[in-house]
Amino acid sequence: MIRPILKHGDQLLHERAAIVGAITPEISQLVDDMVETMYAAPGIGLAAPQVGVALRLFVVDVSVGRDANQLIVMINPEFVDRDGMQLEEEGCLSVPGFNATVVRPSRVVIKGLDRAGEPQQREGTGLLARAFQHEMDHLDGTLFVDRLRGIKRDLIVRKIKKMTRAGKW
Ligand code: GNR
Ligand code: NI
Repeated sequence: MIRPILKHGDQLLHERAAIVGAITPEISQLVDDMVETMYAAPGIGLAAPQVGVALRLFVVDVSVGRDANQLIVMINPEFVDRDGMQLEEEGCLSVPGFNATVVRPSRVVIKGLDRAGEPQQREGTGLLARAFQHEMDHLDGTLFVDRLRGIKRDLIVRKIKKMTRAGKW
């Protein structure tokens, strides 16, 4: 089932998510729904808080479903390593219509559990590294706009507030 995606301003997106205690049938259903919602959007990643569930899990597929091998489900993820630097355009399904250049490490290693509850470790470079970090940020209540400096961030936030007032957000 496709779940609605929350947008910037919804309090749940701005809060730290909790550890997943056990992979219950509800969590398995959530994972299935997140994958379906990500592909339908379409997006290269989706974190549980974006569908209104304040838990530490995300899905990523930089092929957006073109290559089944590229789907990654990460439960209770943690950074193992981060290095380098990349400057690229970034967007977010919870901040539709906006994008901005965000500085990120160019390589990350993340460990966590897969959808079966087995430990896994994944390395990402380039876009995959960016997606991992973007989703990790969601689990801590951080959106890409929060990583922008002063005026650029203020401009986006002001436009969102204006659209919210107009009932267009
Ligand atoms: O679909 C998405 N594209 C994207 C592009 C550059 C950097 C990060 C992303 S993640 C985003 C989907 C999303 O909002 N995930 O939380
Ligand atoms: Ni996002």
